[in-house]
Amino acid sequence: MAASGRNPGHYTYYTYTPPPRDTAKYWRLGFWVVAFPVIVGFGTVLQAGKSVMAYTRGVAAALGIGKDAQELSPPVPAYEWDGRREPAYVQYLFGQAWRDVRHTIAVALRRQQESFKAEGGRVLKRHVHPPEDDAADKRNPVLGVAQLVSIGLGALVAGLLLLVALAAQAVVLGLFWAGAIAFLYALRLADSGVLYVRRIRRITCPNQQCHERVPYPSYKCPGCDVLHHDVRPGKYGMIHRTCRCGRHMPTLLMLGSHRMKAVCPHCLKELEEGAGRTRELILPVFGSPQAGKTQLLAAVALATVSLLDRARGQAEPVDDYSRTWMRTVTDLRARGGSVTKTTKASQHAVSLRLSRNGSRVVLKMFDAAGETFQSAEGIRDLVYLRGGGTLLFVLDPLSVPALWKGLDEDRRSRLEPLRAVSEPLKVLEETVQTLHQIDIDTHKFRLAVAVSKSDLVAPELAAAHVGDDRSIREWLAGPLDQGLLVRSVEHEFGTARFFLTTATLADRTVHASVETLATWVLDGEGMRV
Ligand SMILES: Nc1nc2c(ncn2[C@@H]2O[C@H](COP(=O)(O)OP(=O)(O)OP(=O)(O)O)[C@@H](O)[C@H]2O)c(=O)[nH]1
Ligand SMILES: [Mg+2]
Ligand SMILES: [Zn+2]
Ligand SMILES: [Zn+2]
Repeated sequence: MAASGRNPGHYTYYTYTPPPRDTAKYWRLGFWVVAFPVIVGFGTVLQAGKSVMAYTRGVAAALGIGKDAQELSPPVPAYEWDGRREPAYVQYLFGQAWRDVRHTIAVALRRQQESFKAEGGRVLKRHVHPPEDDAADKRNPVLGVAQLVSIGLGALVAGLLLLVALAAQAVVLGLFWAGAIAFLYALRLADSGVLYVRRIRRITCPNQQCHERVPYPSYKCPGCDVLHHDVRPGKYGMIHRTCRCGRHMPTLLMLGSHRMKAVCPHCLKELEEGAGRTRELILPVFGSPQAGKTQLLAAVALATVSLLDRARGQAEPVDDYSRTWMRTVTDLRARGGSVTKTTKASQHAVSLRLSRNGSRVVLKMFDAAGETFQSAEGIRDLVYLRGGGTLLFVLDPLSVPALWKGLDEDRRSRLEPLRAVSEPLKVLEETVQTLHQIDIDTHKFRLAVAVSKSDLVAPELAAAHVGDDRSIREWLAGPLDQGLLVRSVEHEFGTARFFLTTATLADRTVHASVETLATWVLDGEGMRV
């Protein structure tokens, strides 16, 4: 209430007018109090929706869908088997699926973050600090704060939703994965079951310097010839795998893997055609040099072919080596020749696939030079002996001193070049002892003792009435003074049988004695002819 200073005594009165009451302000306050949570509520839902959408677009992009796809390409397979990785694509569930999940999350989160920043920036610009020269200032701090709160809450809600979604994704994937593992083992079990029922145990590598017994072949890709170490169901595929060249390969014998080129995982050389599909009959031979081993094996092979022929079965060589060998032997017979001395080098097996009445077996014959059996080291190197089977001991009667001494001068000089070098007992002892040393139970072998060259000692055999197993044992233990040998055979081997054999290749048919031996050998693996 101020008086005018210019005119004292004269008072001018002003009436007091209180400032007008700003009721609108309270209305506004009231409005915001009610509107704020509503805006925040709607905003949160909206932002959460946007967040989820941004995430979904991220997922799509990560999976290669949409115009800005960021698909993760599968890792390139190893160039070749490196002792750990196969040259094949890893099956989706065993690698790519998990990488995809991680990649999807990363891309989607990035998208969500970007959208979060963009939204926040937009609100700040509009309501909190607009650019200086903004003509239309639509600033509304309350609205701005409400929107920022909704963005924050929206992200939180979206985050929770996504956590649930992720957990669900992981569970589904995990279930698939567990299912795949179960399927994998079921497949392997079924395959092993089939092999077990067919009594297929191991594959004896026929290649020189190897002869290792392997449980399953490695295979070469039919497309690019690259080696796959283990094609069985696993991380590279359940029923087939994809080679780095793109070619599909079956994973199991029962799915047709035997049609691919089988390779020995040990020496990486080729195995016989259809390896691992048929039971094996391993027939290793031993005896002193010149005893008649190679010639007897040739005769056994020819006898086997004719026995199966007569029984309406089949006998066929299963690899190039065996095919060539059979041709040579057949030629020898046609020309009436005899085999050459076996070299000391490790020999390739001769394999014949025999089939008759639905029963099948691969006969694998392993020859070695007689010198091999004169030392423990030589015998130890014959890896195929570790597998059991039927052993063929070739005993040259001419090398038995008692018999040799009884021959007249004339026969001795005639037979001298054909006579085996060392005494049979020595070879038998050396072989049995070495097998024991390397912890091989000789009882798991069947033993066939072939008293070879029976045509050359026919007079002696006739005089002593020698023919069957029992009479051969008696003849050897009695007049031939080989009691130790006979007893050793009976003591060391579960099943043993003695045969007289004439393995001359001059005749058009194999001698009946060799057919008797072959029949007994084949019977050991259930191949009745
Ligand atoms: N008459 C006759 N000669 C045989 C018989 N078996 C083998 N021979 C001969 O005996 C000699 C030796 O035969 P091989 O089969 O080469 O003897 P091996 O035991 O393989 O000898 P190495 O390879 O040195 O270990 C050859 O001249 C054969 O022709 C047979 O049953 N009758
Ligand atoms: Mg030989
Ligand atoms: Zn390939
Ligand atoms: Zn091998």
